Amino acid sequence: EYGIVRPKGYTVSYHATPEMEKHHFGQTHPMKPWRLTLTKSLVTAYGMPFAMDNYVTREATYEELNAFHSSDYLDYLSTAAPEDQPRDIENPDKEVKYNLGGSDCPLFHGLYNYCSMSAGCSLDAARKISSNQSDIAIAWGGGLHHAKRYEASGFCYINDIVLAILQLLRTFPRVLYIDIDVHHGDGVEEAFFSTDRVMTVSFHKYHPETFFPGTGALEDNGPKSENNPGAHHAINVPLQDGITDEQYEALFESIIGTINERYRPSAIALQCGADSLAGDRLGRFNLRVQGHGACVRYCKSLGLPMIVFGGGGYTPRNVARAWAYETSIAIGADTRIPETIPDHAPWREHFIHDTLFPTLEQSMNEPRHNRNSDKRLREIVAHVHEQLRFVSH
Ligand code: ZL4
Ligand code: CA
Ligand code: ZN
Repeated sequence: EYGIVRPKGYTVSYHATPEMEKHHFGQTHPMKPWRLTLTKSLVTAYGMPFAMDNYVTREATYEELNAFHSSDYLDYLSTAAPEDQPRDIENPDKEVKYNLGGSDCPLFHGLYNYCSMSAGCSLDAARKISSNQSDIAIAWGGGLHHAKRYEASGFCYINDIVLAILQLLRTFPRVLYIDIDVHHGDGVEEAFFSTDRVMTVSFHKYHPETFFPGTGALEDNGPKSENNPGAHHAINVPLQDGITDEQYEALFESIIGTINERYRPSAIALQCGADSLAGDRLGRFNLRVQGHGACVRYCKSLGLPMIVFGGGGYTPRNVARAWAYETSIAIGADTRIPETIPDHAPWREHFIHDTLFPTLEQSMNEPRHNRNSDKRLREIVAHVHEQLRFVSH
């Protein structure tokens, strides 16, 4: 309908399951798995499935999850029921095991299935990349970067990204992990802290006292000992409220471009958390859908096999816009899809403004004050370039 055809010379796969989207963290919890349904409906309304290999994903097995997570944690995660939720009033002293059951990581009905579907989606994507059957694999149901080996954290229970990267490491010597979620990708950084086979780069809002998780300072670049292969292989780009598309794109291209030259990754794992968009319920940046998508376009231009994951994103209509636009970038149809959201899109009424690219004014009542000076951003780039002098492959 919009002339969307399969890209010539490469394959894009889309990994999802409608089952995942039916789960609820709770009435007022910011994480809404339903945003995946909204994304898929927009992707479909634009006719994009014709240009991709579409896979209905499965649940990851216990053994697959066990490749990163401890058995103790998985056993509790698979058996804990919503009734095990500590209740503040009735049970003030009840301990929260593995950080499960608090307000960030509630125990909800079907939790274990939800987690294993998210991991299954990312693992399927990784296998398509490893086996060279896809050049870009899309896993919007993954991207849960805070989960630890033995602990849930920040809405994340199973670290599907770590599992997918472990799969990539079976075939690729070096993987570059890039994280544009507004939060620090602490779980992935920690998992690959002591190896030079994965370089992690996170762009995030950094304000330790007030913004989760409080880690990811500019100076945190992995182990301090030069004898540890992981030294200099963690890159952190701490940012403040209100960063704009222009600043973010320049920063992103300078940093990722230099990393690509120095580190020479053989594959890319890109976490596309959409909470870095303007008007996000939890985020604080002024990025538009175009600026967020420019990061995906730049990574694609490097010509490496790539998995793109979802992640955060708490204003569902904007999450759907960004991930649909980024799907169109993956298949090379971004210049062909109309900016106006198709009339026949289901849930059309959710897109208050009928454009794929709302202005800052349409995204929020008042755009945030930009607290990132160009001088500070230049210092950040200089520091990162300095780190990369120690890296060569
Ligand atoms: C909520 O309204 O900063 C959870 C979480 C539940 C429903 C009603 C309960 C009200 C905002 C957040 C009490 C909520 C108190 N409900 C939450 C230190 C905190 C302790 C928990 O995008 N309170 C913790 C986690 C972050 C904290 C961000 C981002 C994930 C990702 C990848 C994770 N946790 C303070 C907050 C609400 C809630 C409203 C909330 N939680 C906002 N920020 C956090 O990087 C997917
Ligand atoms: Ca990030
Ligand atoms: Zn986030």
